[in-house]
Amino acid sequence: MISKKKIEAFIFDLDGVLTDTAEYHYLAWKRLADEEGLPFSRKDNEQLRGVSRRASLDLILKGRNVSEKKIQEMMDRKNGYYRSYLETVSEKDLLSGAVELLDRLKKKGIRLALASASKNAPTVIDKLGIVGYFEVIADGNSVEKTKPAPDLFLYAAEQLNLEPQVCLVIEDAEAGIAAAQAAGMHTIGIGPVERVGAADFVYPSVAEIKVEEII
Ligand code: B16
Ligand code: MG
Repeated sequence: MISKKKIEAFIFDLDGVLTDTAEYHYLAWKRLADEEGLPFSRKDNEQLRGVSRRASLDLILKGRNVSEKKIQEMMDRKNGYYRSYLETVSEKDLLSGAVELLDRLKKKGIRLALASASKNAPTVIDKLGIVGYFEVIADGNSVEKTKPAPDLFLYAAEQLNLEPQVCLVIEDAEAGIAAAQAAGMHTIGIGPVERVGAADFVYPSVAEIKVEEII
């Protein structure tokens, strides 16, 4: 049951909500997959939304028998490619309406946290110029168990010193909505209902979120 307590904090996912680094993740995985002779398409890439680096590689490997050493090497190689694509990221890569939403929430006294599965999240938000908005930054290094486990969102709430029931998560991934609900938080899903329809509120994009409708 959804709690009637006032929402005190918004917890933002990064990729797919504030920016779209999914294309860079795709290009980096594609380069690795081509080098390794592994089939990998844009459609396959959709399954990796919000999923950790390790879980993404497992999905690409589809049960192939690969040593732990080789897995680590492949993850490092993909991350090197991804980071080279990140070099050109700047404020121009913020999704439409993202900064306006952060500003509006700040003015309303809502506390803000970031909770991204990405170990590169601090670099990305620095390049986007939005570090100053967040009181708490939870990333792929903050917890062991990644989305759809609730751990990352619970960690963010704990750092804010707030109960989960007064937190609202904005996510673009099915695994992210599941994680936030498992944490006992309110949810906004960004994207098609087929993907994020389980959320309390669904909007096609961040620019269309109506804050007054929610808090
Ligand atoms: P990294 P999010 C996620 O970011 C991406 O959506 C997902 O595609 C990526 O595999 C994951 O971060 C890990 O990223 O390799 O940089 O640690 O949506 O949780 O902000
Ligand atoms: Mg995401």
